[in-house]
Amino acid sequence: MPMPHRTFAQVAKRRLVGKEGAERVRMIRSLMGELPDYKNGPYADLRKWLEAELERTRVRAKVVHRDSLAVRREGAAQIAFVGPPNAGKSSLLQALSSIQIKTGDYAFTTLRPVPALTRIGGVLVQLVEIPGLIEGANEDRGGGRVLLGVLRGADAIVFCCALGGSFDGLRVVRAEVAGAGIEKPAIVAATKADESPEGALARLAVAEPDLEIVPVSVLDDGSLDRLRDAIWQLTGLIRVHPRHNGKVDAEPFALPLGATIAEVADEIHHELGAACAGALVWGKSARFEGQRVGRTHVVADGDVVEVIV
Ligand SMILES: Nc1nc2c(ncn2[C@@H]2O[C@H](COP(=O)(O)OP(=O)(O)OP(=O)(O)O)[C@@H](O)[C@H]2O)c(=O)[nH]1
Ligand SMILES: [Mg+2]
Repeated sequence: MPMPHRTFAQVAKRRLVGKEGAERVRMIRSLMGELPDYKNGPYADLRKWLEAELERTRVRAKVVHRDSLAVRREGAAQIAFVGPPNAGKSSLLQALSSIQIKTGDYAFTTLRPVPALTRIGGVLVQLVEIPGLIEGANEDRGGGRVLLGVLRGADAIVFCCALGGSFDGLRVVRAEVAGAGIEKPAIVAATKADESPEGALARLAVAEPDLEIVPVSVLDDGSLDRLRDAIWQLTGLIRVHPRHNGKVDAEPFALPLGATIAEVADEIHHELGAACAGALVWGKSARFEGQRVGRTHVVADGDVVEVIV
């Protein structure tokens, strides 16, 4: 005697609650196994419903899979590296951080967004290579929509373009990014500067007049430091070193530009934020070393701050 069809529907729904993916598929299959095999009537309707549920579960599983391209944010800011294939994005990420990432002398070496953490002036910043943005990305060519979605979540963009070849690839990528309505603080990293033909940098400056251009080579540490500095400027953050009892913390806090002493204190500890009466300040925002300032004093990048309660 089969279970009444109304009871079966209720039981089935209850058993599927909270199940996704393979587990849900298994449960749906087992429920289908319990259904009497009528061609018509309420049991046949239940079977159709379960079949549709199976299909929906599979589609959702694929979507979840695609979403897993998303990058979990870490650090004080997230900086996206985009550019035509073979521009040297992975090589830069590797040179700026300690990750091992596949690089290659061919297009599309990197197939999905790759995050890398780096320290800039003591603050952790997340760099993300966004590979394979090609013409038509906005129409989802090359899975472009998901990639543009990752880019949308970033705080700033480093457009990468090799000095050796034509700059058309960069133009295409910038057009796709603009076409997606993505506007972020950005610079151009002019890569492979060690192989740059005569006058290439000047030509790139003419081709991309609206962005700061930072020439860089993974073989030149000085150029990598200059790129780090430019990336830090892009974050719009400042570093503040807390000082207690005459000792300066090696690890700075990252704060938004324009942050006040009260906000610095709050960042160190909420209670300190409330109790703070002012601070002693060393650095660019101070008129002299160890200047006594109030809660509303605006700090500058690199300042040392000792909060006073
Ligand atoms: N001479 C020189 N070669 C470089 C430099 N940076 C990267 N390359 C070379 O350029 C090629 C491409 O580098 P990748 O870092 O894989 O480039 P990518 O932009 O990540 O490429 P895809 O992931 O395929 O889009 C590799 O052969 C690198 O060795 C550089 O500063 N100087
Ligand atoms: Mg790559």
